[in-house]
Amino acid sequence: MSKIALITGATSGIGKACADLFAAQGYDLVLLARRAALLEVISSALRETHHVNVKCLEVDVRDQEELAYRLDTLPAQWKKVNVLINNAGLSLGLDPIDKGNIMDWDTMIDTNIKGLLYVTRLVSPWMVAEKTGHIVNIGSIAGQEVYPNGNVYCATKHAVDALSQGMRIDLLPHGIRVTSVNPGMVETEFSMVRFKGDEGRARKVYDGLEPLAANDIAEAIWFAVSRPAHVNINDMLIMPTAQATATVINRK
Ligand code: NDP
Ligand code: 8X3
Repeated sequence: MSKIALITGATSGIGKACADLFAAQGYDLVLLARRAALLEVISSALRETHHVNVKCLEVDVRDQEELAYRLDTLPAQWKKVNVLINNAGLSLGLDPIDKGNIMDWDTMIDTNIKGLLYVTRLVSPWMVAEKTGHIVNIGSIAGQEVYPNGNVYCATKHAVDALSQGMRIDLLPHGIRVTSVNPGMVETEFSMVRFKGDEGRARKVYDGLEPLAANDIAEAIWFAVSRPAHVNINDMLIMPTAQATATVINRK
């Protein structure tokens, strides 16, 4: 029987790259995101290319009730999740604290912290019952440092770091591995989302340097997941070679 990976935020960037890579490794997939049409296109391509089973869950991780319904009603064989990749997340805006948009703050907190918790609360008992599993939380360099105007996004990723540590402690008796993967700049839809479709501003983020690609992160995740069962990679901090810290960047 194939192993199963449940990936949140699978329609773009790091989540989509993980879906590709895990399918290539023979995993069946539960793919979760809000954009239904995109989920269908991605899952059809994966089924065709890799001959794996893929279940799509069009759901917003902020919607605790809908999430619970969709996950609880999965057929029993789909609940044998071996790997949960808590990846869905976003940044909105880059403003000083006194000028921040409160709706954007709520969206980041609700998605990056509460959404990750809701999914984990639903899936981790399945892993506990099986006495095995691996949870990979996508944090960020923003969860290790705070940079100007990063305030709330950085706070959400610091929370993810704390939650990874907490999960590792609480799930230790059940043999469940927990890995925190913390990337620097990765070129995905992330900056377009942060700057609300302002292409000029989004492109400028990656001006004069080679950022990470989503697949670089997927490969690191695969490395952690594919270690022998007695090995847990606690944390990974992965940066473009041209980026030393959140703000120290070597642009040509
Ligand atoms: P993308 O914007 O390319 O992908 C984000 C994914 O999250 C999309 O599939 C989106 O799908 C999904 N998503 C967003 N909100 C929700 C929601 N409420 N419910 C369900 N799914 C949601 O960004 P990345 O791939 O770059 O980001 C993935 C993760 O990596 C995030 O947690 C981000 O914070 C983190 N990260 C990114 C870095 C970067 O530089 N790009 C660096 C460090 C960390 P849909 O819109 O279909 O719902
Ligand atoms: C995304 C990386 O530096 O934009 O988490 O916060 S950064």
